[in-house]
Amino acid sequence: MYFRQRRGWEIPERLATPESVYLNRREIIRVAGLAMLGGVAGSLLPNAALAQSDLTAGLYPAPRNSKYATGRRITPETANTNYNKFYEFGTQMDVAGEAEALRTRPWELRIDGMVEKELFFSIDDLIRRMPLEERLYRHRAVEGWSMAVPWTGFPLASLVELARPLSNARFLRMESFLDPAMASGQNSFYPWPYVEGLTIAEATNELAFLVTGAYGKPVGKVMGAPLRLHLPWKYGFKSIKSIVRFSFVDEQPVSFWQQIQPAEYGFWANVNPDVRHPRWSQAMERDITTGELVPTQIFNGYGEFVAGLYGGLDDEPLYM
Ligand SMILES: Nc1nc2c(c(=O)[nH]1)N[C@H]1C(S)=C(S)[C@@H](COP(=O)(O)O)O[C@H]1N2
Ligand SMILES: [Mo]
Repeated sequence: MYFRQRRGWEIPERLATPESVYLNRREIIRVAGLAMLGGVAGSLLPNAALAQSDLTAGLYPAPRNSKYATGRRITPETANTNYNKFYEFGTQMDVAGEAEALRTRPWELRIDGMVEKELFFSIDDLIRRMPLEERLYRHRAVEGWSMAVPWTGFPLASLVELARPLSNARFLRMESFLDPAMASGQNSFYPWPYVEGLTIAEATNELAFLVTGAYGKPVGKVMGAPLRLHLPWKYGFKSIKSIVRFSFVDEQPVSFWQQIQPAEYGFWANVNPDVRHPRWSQAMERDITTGELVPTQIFNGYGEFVAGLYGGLDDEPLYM
């Protein structure tokens, strides 16, 4: 299922939006941003910028990067899509039906804050620029469940490189869409939009992965289409879904969950089986498919890649 090579010529040009919509000022700015991205054929820019449908579906499946093995059975797609967290569409675990209301095209992205120049571009322009690969990652939620997922995407480090942050930027703040008319859950009292943050060192760690696909095709809506993060060494809530904005800042961003429950969901939030959540043990995790209980590993088993990021932070609540 995963061995097919990416075929660049398969990009379905027939899906391109006709050039019938004239460019307004906002779009001109966005296209100027795209020119800065470089490497994308100029004639494609207006089409992609205004696309109503996914122009990148032909890029999947992408070649697998075999460096990242899970040692776990891959969670079947149907099990995954029946067990998710996506509060924009409700607080229950089966939100796939509700999440179908998510419109993923057109999807505009913005990079701002402490950068050389703000950038505006469409999701398809970003995906076309990045070499996609598949990675198998373990995914461990603070609530004690886990799965193993074949994600497709590109390293967050590549986006940071594109963004050209200023040298005094210390954190990356990420924000999900805000559209209460589309997302029923955004009419609740939660502090929308969903926000997460990382240090620049975390964001540029090779494991930090921006997900555009899963199971060999564009990522499903309930999994956070069209662009979500996956940080396999941290609890699931750090892996923000349906991102629209990346901001480089010098102060630690306050995340969605920190605003709601600061004592339970710290900024660092690294997986550590020895530190209890205030309300339950973190020693074990339950595979969502088999129900099997397995011991949780420090940094979810990714310590060789990330342990070095947390030296000298002994006084921080690293493992909440
Ligand atoms: N925008 C947004 N991102 C989000 C969430 C959310 O409610 N909204 N939930 C988080 C939580 S708590 C978890 S455990 C993971 C779940 O990802 P999954 O549904 O792909 O397993 O998404 C995280 N990212
Ligand atoms: Mo979670």
